[in-house]
Amino acid sequence: MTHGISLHAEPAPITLVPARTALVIIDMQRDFLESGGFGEALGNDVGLLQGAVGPCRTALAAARAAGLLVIHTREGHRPDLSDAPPAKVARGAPERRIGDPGPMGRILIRGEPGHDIVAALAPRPGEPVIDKPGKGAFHQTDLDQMLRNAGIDTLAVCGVTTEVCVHTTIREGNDRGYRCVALGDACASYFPEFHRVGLEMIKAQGGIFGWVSDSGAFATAVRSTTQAA
Ligand code: C5J
Repeated sequence: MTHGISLHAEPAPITLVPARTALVIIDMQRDFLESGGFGEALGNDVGLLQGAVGPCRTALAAARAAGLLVIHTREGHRPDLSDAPPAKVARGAPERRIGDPGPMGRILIRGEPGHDIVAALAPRPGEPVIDKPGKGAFHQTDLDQMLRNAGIDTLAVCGVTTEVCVHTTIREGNDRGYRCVALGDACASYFPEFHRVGLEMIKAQGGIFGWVSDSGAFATAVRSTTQAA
């Protein structure tokens, strides 16, 4: 039997069925969170993303304990850049673009140290890692197939950055029929104002493309399922 649990969220609480809910952690990679990677190459203060690590850990620990499907994503490209649109590669300072060498290896390239997920959120064996060339986790990946095969209808989404890859993934998921809940404190942006407004946008108009909750509420809700069992 599948039990629904109420998750405190805005604009209204949402009922989650654990067996149909996945936690999707977006791009918590060294390239975005640490010095010398892609985020810094674009002129950003990477320290601004650190605040999302603890809340992501809270959500991750609760999801693992409750047996939810946990999916990690990484943005990055093949070493030969064959999957990197020239219009994307051409952005940023000319000497530090995608594929150029940096202190954490080639910037935003699969297999390089900078492409790894930060140690605090390292995937466990068996947890799918989706390598995505774009901002959205559904674009040119097998994520949709994986979710459908697992019977998932609801995504709790966290990671970085709020207004870019988290937003794009939630919009893509919403259009594919998934109920998407952003865990606001477990997301972060290089632009605090974009983070704030990005969350507002999701839940405006009665939840135009999703819900907004937080890591603590998510952990409490999914833990209640393990306590009830
Ligand atoms: C960006 C991302 N901001 N993961 N990627 O380029 O949000």
